[in-house]
Amino acid sequence: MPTLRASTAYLLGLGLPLLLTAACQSNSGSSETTAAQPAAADTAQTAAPAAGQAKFLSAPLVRDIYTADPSAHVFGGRIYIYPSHDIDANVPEDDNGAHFAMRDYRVLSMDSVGGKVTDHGVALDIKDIPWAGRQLWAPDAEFKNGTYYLYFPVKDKQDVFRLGVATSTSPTGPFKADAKPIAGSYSIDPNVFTDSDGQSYLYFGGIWGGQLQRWRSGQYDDKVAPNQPAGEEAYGPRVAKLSKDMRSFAGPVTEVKILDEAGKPLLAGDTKRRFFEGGWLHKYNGKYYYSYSTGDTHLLVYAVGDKPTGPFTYKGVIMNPVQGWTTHHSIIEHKGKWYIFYHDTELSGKTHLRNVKVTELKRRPDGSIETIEPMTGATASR
Ligand code: FUB
Repeated sequence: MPTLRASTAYLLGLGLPLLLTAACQSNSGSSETTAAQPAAADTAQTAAPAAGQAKFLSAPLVRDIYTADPSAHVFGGRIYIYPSHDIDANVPEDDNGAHFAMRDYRVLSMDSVGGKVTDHGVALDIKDIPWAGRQLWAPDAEFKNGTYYLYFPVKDKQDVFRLGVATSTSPTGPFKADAKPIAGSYSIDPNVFTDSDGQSYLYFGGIWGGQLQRWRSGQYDDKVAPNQPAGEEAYGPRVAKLSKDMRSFAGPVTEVKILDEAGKPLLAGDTKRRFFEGGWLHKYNGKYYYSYSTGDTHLLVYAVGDKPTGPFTYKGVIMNPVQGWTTHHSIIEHKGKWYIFYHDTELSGKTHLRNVKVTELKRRPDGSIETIEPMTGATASR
């Protein structure tokens, strides 16, 4: 999560004086549909930057609410997106990301990329999660056993991030949350991946405001500093097998190892490559691709391995920095093409009011991923 210093510097020094649309100031409302803008559109005129300053690769998928952290899945041939629902809760910004004070989830869907986007309304509200305290962050979803499972991070009443699960008979909810968090879960950004043998895995974790470092000893300890000494092995994301009913861990939580080209674990000082948050696992040609955000260096990068639990070897950058501090993504295949869903702050210019987008993900013949430049112009560099 952004530090106050970093995000303020960005907003003062580089951020665009973007205009809020009146519609975007409303954060509630019933289900409605919105026409998706075609990917690769130049949306400069709707974002209201000064002429010639910035061009965005893709357009926001919805414009009447703020959305972030898009976890996309194909269920029954249709694309469903499970994003965070950003709101302006008037919570002062701090180093732990308190200003990301989201309170519900809404599901978006579309027949195909470029088609009409449907907003299905509130799928789960924080008030209906018995153990929740505050901050409903990036979710993910899976379909199994005839049930849709929504995985979510939220701080419990002791202000410790835990992961919860909620179920529905519909991909769009409403979802009913289990009475307690998943036993043994912690930190943020759950991502579920089901392998071809039917085994599902839950990946999770995020440093700094995501609290992963506080579990360094195996116990929660809020005295652990967010930043590690540069020469230490960087904290890795976590993974655990999910039980058949998808509501608990079926084995131990293990640390995912991300290695450099020499087979050595990435170090904490290697901030352009080490894991920060927002992990996503997908499989391509029998290889496992683990991608994630580098946080304070604002990159989406990927590493490749032979097993779902790793180790993974760092391979490169998927996406250069977007406008905004956070960057978060998901990757799916639909109708023979691969897509990356991501977010930026085109609509608001504010760190915590983001909008989800999609663009095509292209690979070279050897399976490596081409780097995407999400914007060009004055604000593309930091
Ligand atoms: O949306 C809140 C947090 O911001 C997510 O959990 C992180 O991945 C970052 O996108």
